[in-house]
Amino acid sequence: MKRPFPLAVAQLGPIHLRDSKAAVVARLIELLKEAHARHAHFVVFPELALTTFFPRYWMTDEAEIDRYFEASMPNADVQPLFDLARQYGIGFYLGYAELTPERERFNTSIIVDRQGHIVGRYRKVHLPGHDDHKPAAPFQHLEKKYFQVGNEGFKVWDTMDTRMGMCICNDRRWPETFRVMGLQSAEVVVLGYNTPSHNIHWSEPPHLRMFHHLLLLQAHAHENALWVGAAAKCGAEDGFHMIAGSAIVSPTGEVVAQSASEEDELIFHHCDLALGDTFRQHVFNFAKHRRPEHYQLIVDRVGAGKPLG
Ligand code: CDT
Repeated sequence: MKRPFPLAVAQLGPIHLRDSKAAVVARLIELLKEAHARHAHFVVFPELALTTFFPRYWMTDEAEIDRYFEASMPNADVQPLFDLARQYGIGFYLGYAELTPERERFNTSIIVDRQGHIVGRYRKVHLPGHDDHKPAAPFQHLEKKYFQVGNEGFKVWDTMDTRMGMCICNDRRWPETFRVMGLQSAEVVVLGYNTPSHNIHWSEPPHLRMFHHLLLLQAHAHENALWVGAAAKCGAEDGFHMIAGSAIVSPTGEVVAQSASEEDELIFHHCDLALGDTFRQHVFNFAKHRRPEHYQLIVDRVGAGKPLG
């Protein structure tokens, strides 16, 4: 029997330095209205969805850095989004920069249910980039400077008649991210991303950025028998270009919806949660087929080392 989960992914075009949070929230609300018109139950917004991708800038002034962070969630800027989503009965995923009362900084996302409650919080574990200033590079990728490594792991929540997990951007490149959630019987994993089109470390053909993004989402969706909803912030933010390619991927590993622009754009699919059941019962029946006694190295070693043979 089908288990419908009408899922929308709300891609954001560029957010420039001059754009206010209130203006961004107004854009999120427009996308939410479209999700409502399409009868979505859940909408996925991007990583760091309230500001430009500020880790591209070297900053040392604490007050300047704080401007990009949220000291509480929800807060006055995002309250209109929470209110309208609750009124529509739409749940959502939202990425933002979190400043804790102890002044810890995390790259964070939340899942809000259809009644407007924050049911889950995730703090990004795989932080890409560097923490030093690279003045010769065309732009910085300072996630290791501005954020601490997430300290709450990869959780899955029973919510909205499904089991839902989440991660953020670079996490989607790591099989461990999805397997840890697959082992909690996740049926849907949602994420947002900001992926620069240019590699500052070595010369890489730009088309590979999109290829790797989709390749990995498709592989992880299938090998864990779950749906994936992935929302880009994309296009040229003050001249710094990031890939689009927001996508909904089914447990078959197929892309069932993909954005066609580098602007604000809503994509939608009538997901059937039951589609993953076949894979969970057969080819990816973890209890039956996994052999963790042969996977010990995965937790014992961080970096690649000598062969065991
Ligand atoms: N935001 C984020 O995590 N971006 C990284 C860029 C790394 S460069 C391949 C990403 O994995 O998309």
